[in-house]
Amino acid sequence: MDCTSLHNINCGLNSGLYRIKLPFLGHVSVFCDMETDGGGWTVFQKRQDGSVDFYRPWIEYKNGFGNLRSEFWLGNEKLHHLLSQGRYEMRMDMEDFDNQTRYVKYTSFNVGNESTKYIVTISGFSGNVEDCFTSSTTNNNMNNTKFSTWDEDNDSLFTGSCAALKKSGWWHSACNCANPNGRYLAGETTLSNVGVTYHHWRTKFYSLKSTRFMVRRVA
Ligand SMILES: [Ca+2]
Repeated sequence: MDCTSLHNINCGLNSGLYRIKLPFLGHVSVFCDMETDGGGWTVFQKRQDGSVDFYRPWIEYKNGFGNLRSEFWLGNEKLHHLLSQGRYEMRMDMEDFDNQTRYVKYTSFNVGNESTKYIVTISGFSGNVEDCFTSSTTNNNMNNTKFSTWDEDNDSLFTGSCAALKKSGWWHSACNCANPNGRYLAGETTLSNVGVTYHHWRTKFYSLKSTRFMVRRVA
């Protein structure tokens, strides 16, 4: 089903690539994090060195891209079918170029199918940095937002295209409080919220060294 079931079968497994079987899609390869916070996490986004371009159209965010051994987006279709198997929590880990780390975690995370434009529902924050995804700041709250890419603008709160402006496919509202699929600008930048940003930590003028998003089944 996912990395959670692999971990439940054998809690001694290492982090790495595994094959899982998803409803409708069959066997797919995924990267499992078997160490962080008890392990059993299926990773759906990873940035670490700028080796992969994340400014891509709808079809590529739908199907996934990149390299599971380095940087990748698992794909909205796979993410939707993965999450349809139960109730999932979500965790995001990040690191800056001073080797500091922060994380945020949500007790509930789900993504709709393509006809909903992969609408995300997210709630139940905890972590060691201020919440950027469900804080009540109206224009930045990611809960109940649709996915947008430069060729498919679904950010109804913004008259232009956040995806085109911020150079990323994401659940943009107007536009965001974090831009994890932005350009890999590697540290301080004069570009506002175009890099791999998390505003409540290193501001919108700092592009992080690494990010990792992952989900774990809780029921
Ligand atoms: Ca718009």
